[in-house]
Amino acid sequence: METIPHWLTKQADLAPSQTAIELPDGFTMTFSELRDESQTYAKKLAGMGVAKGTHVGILSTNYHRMVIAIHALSYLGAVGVLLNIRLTETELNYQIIDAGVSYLLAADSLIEQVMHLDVEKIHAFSEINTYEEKAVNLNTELNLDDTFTIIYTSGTTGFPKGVIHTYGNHWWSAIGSALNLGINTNDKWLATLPLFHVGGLSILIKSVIYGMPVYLLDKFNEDVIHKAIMKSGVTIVSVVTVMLQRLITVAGSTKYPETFRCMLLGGGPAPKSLLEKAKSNHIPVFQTYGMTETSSQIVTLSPKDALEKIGSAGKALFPAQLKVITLENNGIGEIHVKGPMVTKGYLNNKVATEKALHSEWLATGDLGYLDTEGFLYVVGRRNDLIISGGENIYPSEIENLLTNLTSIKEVAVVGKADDRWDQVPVAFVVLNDQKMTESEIISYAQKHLAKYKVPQTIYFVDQLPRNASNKIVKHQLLKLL
Ligand code: S0N
Ligand code: AMP
Ligand code: MG
Ligand code: MG
Ligand code: MG
Repeated sequence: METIPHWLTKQADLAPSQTAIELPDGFTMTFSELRDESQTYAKKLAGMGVAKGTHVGILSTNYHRMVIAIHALSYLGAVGVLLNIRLTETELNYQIIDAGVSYLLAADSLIEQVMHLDVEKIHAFSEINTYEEKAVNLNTELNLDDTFTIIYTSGTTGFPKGVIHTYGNHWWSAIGSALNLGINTNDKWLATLPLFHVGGLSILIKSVIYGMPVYLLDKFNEDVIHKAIMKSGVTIVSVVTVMLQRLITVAGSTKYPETFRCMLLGGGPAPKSLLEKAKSNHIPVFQTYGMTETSSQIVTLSPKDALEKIGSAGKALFPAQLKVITLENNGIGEIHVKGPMVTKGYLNNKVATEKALHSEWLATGDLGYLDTEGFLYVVGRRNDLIISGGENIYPSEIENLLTNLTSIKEVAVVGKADDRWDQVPVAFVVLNDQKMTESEIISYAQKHLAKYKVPQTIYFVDQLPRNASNKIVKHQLLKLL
């Protein structure tokens, strides 16, 4: 059993008056304030019955109360199940039940929307403040093997899977990143990526381990971010492709200050033209490759290679390993990764875990190749994942839903290129004898699926193209678009 001192308590001891959280409205919180508030919050949660091992759902936009709630769970050894605010009630209930969530904490602004979810105890963040503190022993150490968070990721079968992150996964993720990017004493990392995805969450953990302020944004806004880079001393920002596109438009020919040292770009493919544009605007973009299962970055281009190796996702971080299992002689194959930031598996899902992990190597499902110097280039996926604005969509999830409709004989969903979101889902539908219109199908989908998963267009066809083994040939459908 490997333990480290509780990371927030430790940082509050090392740098009590250092800023931990900064908001665009000028609100700040130091590490000692964050520790005190998180500990108080933990004692109040304990008073309500939250204890070691309790699965607590958290549903919020980025907000300092959410940060406090997350740290509070670590003082109790409770597990945070981070929920995506864009999901519908059906989708949230699936994750809540699958993860055995018994308490749900939600942002005050979202509480009305979540009151009817399948959880016994639902509370707004601020409501907890009104409760009594219970005198419990708070964790002074963190066991690196204990589970800290669970984040769901969409799966090829159409059912999302809960990725388990231990304290050790998060710890090694933060260390691996620091060994690549380095840590500067003036660093301030802007978090506009939602904290309910691992890319956003990892910034919080890095903050506590490095003693670095997080500039926290409740909502992506390119003007606010531009200003934060120009005027508020932000040195690093994590973004997905659509965010970078919007930021570049706002920046125009303005040059960011020298102190701005990293635009960490991940979560999906990046068009070469965008990377070239960033380069000519002197924006220091470092591409990174990672996924929920790797607790964020696992392969990242380092500052010294960023300009030479444009288009590459870089090399495996110091504690990690990477190999490409070539399928064909063109050098392209499935990306496999290994390292202490890689999940031990999916919650209550032995089948999926055994399929993905082979002697600690994670088969990512992504395709790529290594150049002669060992730099990774990601070129696509083995399966038909759609990434829309950094959110993952597996076609099977939409297909399973639509085939529930008796009017629909069969359906195939593909990702259509889109200027705003990079890709959006569209559906090819073969009807039975009964009639159904595009808007009827779309409004049915809207009831059950998050907006970004709802097919933007329904194409009615007489049949779907199939190969000799009767499998639908999706790339032929793509040609019809
Ligand atoms: C891109 C975002 C910010 C767009 O949201 P925005 O602009 O705030 O939209 P809203 O005002 O909320 O809504 C307006 C309309 O747009 C629809 N909509 C919103 N988002 C999408 C979307 N993604 N696709 C399609 N439509 C969308 C709304 O429904 C609304 O519609 P109407 O008007 O009809 O009501 C937002 O989508 C966003 O935050 N995306 C990023 C999500 C993310 O974090 N992805 C990464 C997940 N992966 C990981 O965390 C692992 C990788 C990783 O760790 C990483 C990733 C990046 C950088 C670094 C790392 C790292 O390794 O550290
Ligand atoms: P998620 O499970 O939401 O974290 O999404 C992870 C997926 O995003 C990966 O499996 C890849 O398909 C994709 N992805 C992440 N980083 C990159 C990258 N640098 N280039 C291409 N695709 C990426
Ligand atoms: Mg203050
Ligand atoms: Mg995934
Ligand atoms: Mg993604």
